[in-house]
Amino acid sequence: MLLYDLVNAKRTHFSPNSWRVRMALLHKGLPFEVRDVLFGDIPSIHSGGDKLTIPTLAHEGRLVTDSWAIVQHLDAAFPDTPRLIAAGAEGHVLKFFQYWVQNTVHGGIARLILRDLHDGLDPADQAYFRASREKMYKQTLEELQAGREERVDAFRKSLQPMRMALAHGPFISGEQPGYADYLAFGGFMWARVSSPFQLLAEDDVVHAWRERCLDLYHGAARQEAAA
Ligand SMILES: N[C@@H](CCC(=O)N[C@@H](CS)C(=O)NCC(=O)O)C(=O)O
Repeated sequence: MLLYDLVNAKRTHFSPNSWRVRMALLHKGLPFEVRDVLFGDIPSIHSGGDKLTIPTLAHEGRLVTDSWAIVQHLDAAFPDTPRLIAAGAEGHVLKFFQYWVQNTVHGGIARLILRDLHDGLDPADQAYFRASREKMYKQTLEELQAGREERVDAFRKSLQPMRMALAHGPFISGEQPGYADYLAFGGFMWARVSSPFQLLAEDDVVHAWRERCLDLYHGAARQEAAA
C-alpha cells in the first residue's frame, strides 16, 4: 500500500487527515509506504476522475481518497485486522465525532497556527496555500492567527467533551485507543509539526492523552519532528 502524504519544507508530514489514517494503518499492523507530495503535486496524482485530496491510498491498482473512505476500505480489505469503523449506528456516531473534530479541533487549531504552518511550507506551496486559505477563512493568515495568546483559553475550554470522555479511561475509545482517538490526535499532530505554539496546558488531561498517543506503536508519531 502506498500512502500519498503532504510534506512541508522540512519534509515533515503535517496533514491532520493523513495522521488519522497513519494511526489506523499502525493500529491494524499493516505495512505501507509513503509518497511525499506538495500541494502543487496533488493534481498530478490521478488521471481524470474525481479531485483527489490528501490522504489518498493506492492499493491493488485502486486509488482511495478521503480518510473516512480509506479506513472503511482497510476494514473491508483486511477483515482479520481490528475493525475501526463499526457498521450501523455506532459508525454514524463516530462520523459525528469526526464532524466535531473538524469543527472544534481543526477549526480552533487553524486560528492558532495557520500562519506558522504557511511559513514552514515548501516555498513552492506558499502562494497557493495563502490564497486558498485566505479565501476559505475570509481573512489574511496574519489576521487569522493574531491575538492567539488571548484566544487559546477559549480553544482549551472547547475541548471539554474530550476531558469528560477521558475521565472514563486513558483513551477516548476506553482502555485501548480507537479511531475516535486517531481522529482527534490527527489535529494535534498537525499543530505539533507546524507550530511551536503551546496549545495545551501541561496539567490538562488532554495533554496526558496526547502524550499517550505519541507513544503508541513504538512512538511512531513522536518520531516526526516537532516544529
Ligand atoms: N475529508 C477529507 C479532507 C482531506 C483534505 O482536505 N485534505 C487536505 C490536506 S489535509 C487537502 O488535500 N487539501 C488539498 C488542497 O487544499 O488543495 C479527508 O478526511 O480525507
